[in-house]
Order: sequence, then C-alpha cells, then structure tokens
Amino acid sequence: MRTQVCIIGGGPSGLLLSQLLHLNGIETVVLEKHTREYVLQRIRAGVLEHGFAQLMREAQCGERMDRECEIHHGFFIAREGILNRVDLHKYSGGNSVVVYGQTELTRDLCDARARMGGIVVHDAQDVALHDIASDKPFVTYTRDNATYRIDCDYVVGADGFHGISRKSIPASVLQEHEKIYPFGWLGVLSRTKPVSPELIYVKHQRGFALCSMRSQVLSRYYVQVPLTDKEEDWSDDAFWTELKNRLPGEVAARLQTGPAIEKSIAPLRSYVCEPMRYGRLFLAGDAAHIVPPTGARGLNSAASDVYYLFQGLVEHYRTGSERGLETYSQRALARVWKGQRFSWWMTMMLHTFPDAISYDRKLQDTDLDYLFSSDAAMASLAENYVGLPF
Ligand code: FAS
Ligand code: PHB
Repeated sequence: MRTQVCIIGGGPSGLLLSQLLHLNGIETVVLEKHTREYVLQRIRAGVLEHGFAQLMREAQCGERMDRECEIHHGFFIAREGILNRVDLHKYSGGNSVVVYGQTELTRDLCDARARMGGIVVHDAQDVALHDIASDKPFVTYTRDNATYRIDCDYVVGADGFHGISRKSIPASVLQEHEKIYPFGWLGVLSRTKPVSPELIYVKHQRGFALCSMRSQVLSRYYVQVPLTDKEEDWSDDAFWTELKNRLPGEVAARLQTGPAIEKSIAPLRSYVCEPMRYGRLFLAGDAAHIVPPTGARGLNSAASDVYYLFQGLVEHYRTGSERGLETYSQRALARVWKGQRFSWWMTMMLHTFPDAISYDRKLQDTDLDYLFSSDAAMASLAENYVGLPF
C-alpha cells in the first residue's frame, strides 16, 4: 500500500490530523493498535480551549460538540473553605472554554473518518518505522497474522507517551526534559448531577481535589493521592468521604454521590522531547509531550501541534515549499513549553507536597493571594487557561 502521510495512533491527535488533511486532498492511513471500542472507552480530558473547538469545526467534526457541550466563562479555586471565582471571560478579553469530553470528541473524529472513507486500521500490531531519515520512509505492521507495508512520504507519530514513534528517533538526537510529581490523581466518573455549574479546583491541606463534569448528568471528580495508592484501595464511599473532606462545607453538603462507573489513578509528570521532527517523522501530541492535568493543557497542547503540522503539510503538497515542515518543531515547541509552564505552575500552587518546607507552603499561599489581588495575575492565568494563540 502507498499513501502520502502514514499516521501512527488513532487517538485525538492522529484522527484530527487525518481528518484535516483529508479535507485538503491529502491521503492518510491511520494505524491504531487497539480496537475502536477500546479507544472509545478511555476517560481522559474534559476541557477544550476555544482554539481546539475551532479546529474541530474546521475538521467538520464540531456539530455534536456545539450541540452538546457546555461553554464555561470561569471556574472556581477553593481554599480554606472559600470559593474564589476566576472570571475567564472578563480577564481573557471575552474568551471561554468548551466542556466536552475527549471520549466524545474522539468518537466524533472516528465517525467522520469512517463517513468520509478514511483508512483507520484498528488492531494494527508490531508497528515499525523504517528509513525515516531517508526520502522513502515506510511503515510495517501485522494484523490477523499477516504483515503489511505502507510506503509513504511522511510518518506522523501521534501514538501517545508509550508509543513507538518517539523511540524510533536515535537517542543521540533526542533531548528529553522530565519532571515527576510525588503524587497521582484518583479520578471517578459518576452518573450524578455536577456539584457546581463551573469547575472547582481545590487547594486543601489533605490534598488537591477537582470537581468537573462531562454533562449535567455525568460528573468527573479527582482527588490527589500518594503514588503508592491503587484503585482497589479506594471504595466508592472512601472516595466520596475524602472528596467531601476537601470541599468547602456548603459544596460538600450538596454533593450528589453515586456508583463510580469509572475509577482510575493517573500519575503526574511533565515531559517534553526535542526535536519533534526527525527526517520524515513528525511527532504530535502526547508522543512528544505530557503535562500534569491540573491546567487542562494535555489534549489542548496536541491541538496546536496538529494545527502547525496540518498547515505545513498542506503548504508542501500545494506549493512544494518545505518551510512549514522545517519550522514545525520550533513553532510547536514554543507553544508546548508555554503549556508546560502553566501546567507546572497550577500543579505547584494547588497540591500538597510530602516534602514541602514551610517556606514552600508560604509561597503557595502567596501565589494565590497575588492571583486574587491582581488583575494582571488573573489575566495571565485566564489567557493561558482559555488557550494562547496558535
Ligand atoms: P493518545 O495517547 O490519546 O492516543 C495515542 C493513540 O496511539 C492511542 O489510541 C494508542 O492506543 C495508540 N498507540 C500507542 N502506541 C501505538 C503503536 N505502537 N501502534 C499503533 N498505535 C499506538 N488531558 C487533559 O487535558 N485533561 C485531563 O483530565 C487528562 N486526563 C488524562 C488521563 C490519563 C489517564 C491520560 C493517559 C491522559 C490524560 N490527559 C488529560 C491527557 C490526554 O488527554 C492527552 O493529552 C491526549 O490523549 C493526547 O492525545 P494523543 O496525542 O492522540 O495521544
Ligand atoms: C476533566 O474534566 O477531566 C478535567 C478538567 C480540567 C482539568 C483536568 C481534568 O484541569
């Protein structure tokens, strides 16, 4: 088989890029190692920047999102039992965020690819990249005991943090930057009415918590837990009790609890690999960078990668220019690192650190005091949260 762009990974990054390229006449093949059902049962991001939402509309995949999403003009930070509102709309010059689950967004992208005859190969095993430093790269994979080869012009590694693409770049070329946090997030999804119309980020001496949602009948909650915890250590009742212990009393009193329909612990790390290009291989999304979810930047950082890569590939196929492709890594990393900074800042400000000294704790309090006493500080938070320009 031959195609123009072979995309490894059928998550949001890979599918969005495939859809945008298709609409601009560029052929792609997407190779996904899991089944469609497996991909669509994963519960991940919940908040989209307005730039991501716009890209979904440009990809002709925004209709259900616009029909079912919620538009949020702010969120709350709770500390010492008090709710403090961050007015995103006021401080970002009129912008807001779209609350729409990554699961649904991925479903919309999957359906659009199928509707438009896109080639998305699920259950593609043993994907391997070949000759990516040459001008004739190819990809092999196995499925149903047969081996396949795809010759292509370019390979895009959109296969997430544990994918094969980044590992195909020689160690001598790759520069990695990583920070591991000494805690994780225990997340619960429940068919309950959300406790608040807007998200609540909680700073508490017992640990961070977050009240989010997927719709008015589907709530998403998180509590910070030690890295040694396992999902099975936490009964539903234990989770709800701990969440209530961290919420302001008025909020805890109105919390609607129910059975966890999904419960998982995600470790927190910050990670960036440079460059995001090697020969004919381009990395996009979690394949190249990871953030702690505190700033809701994970999926949103992938969006600008996809945007820059989409632009560069269309420019190349339309005009022969390599300029967009040659500047991809530098352009993408410039925005990725701003998302890294914001996610690190939100994480350091709102979590309890086992080895923190009193000076660290005073700095956390001062950060919050400054935030709620300065329009400039609030504007900085707001412009990062709604999404810096692509
Ligand atoms: P993904 O990891 O989503 O997709 C990569 C795809 O490649 C997967 O489908 C995988 O099966 C496939 N793949 C991997 N190796 C392969 C191989 N060798 N061959 C073929 N296919 C392969 N972000 C937020 O903003 N908010 C959150 O609350 C949040 N929560 C998260 C919770 C968890 C547990 C995780 C892991 C991430 C979370 N994120 C969150 C970040 C997440 O949303 C990512 O940013 C987003 O999934 C990035 O999308 P992709 O780059 O497409 O990577
Ligand atoms: C979520 O709804 O899963 C979510 C929202 C905001 C975050 C992290 C996770 O910062």
